[in-house]
Amino acid sequence: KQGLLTRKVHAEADGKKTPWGKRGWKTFHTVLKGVVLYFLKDESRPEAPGGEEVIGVHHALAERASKYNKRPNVFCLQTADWRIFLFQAQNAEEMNSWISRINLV
Ligand code: I3P
Repeated sequence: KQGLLTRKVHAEADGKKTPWGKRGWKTFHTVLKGVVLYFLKDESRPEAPGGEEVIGVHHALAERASKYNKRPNVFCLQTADWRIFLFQAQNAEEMNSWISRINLV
């Protein structure tokens, strides 16, 4: 699966709150391949992931961020090492599709 996602890093590994200055939202062309989410700045090279980082989603949990009301269509991803990300999808259907695909990994 792939598409545009806007990402905010809410907590670092072990659940520590991400420091001020690193909590902003950034949009990436995002690809879920196997157990890995790739964040690409250049959509034209989806087979050569050159994003600034990847997130492993094995044993991760995705769910709608029902308490986050500042933006619509936001879901929360908690990784196995207790990092927490918020992702804004382009619409509700895309949000639900990402959630179910991530949770199937
Ligand atoms: C963050 C940025 C985020 C904001 C976050 C700020 O600043 O303004 O948009 O989250 O608030 O810390 P910076 O880019 O300097 O890291 P929201 O959009 O969710 O308000 P937060 O610290 O309350 O999460």
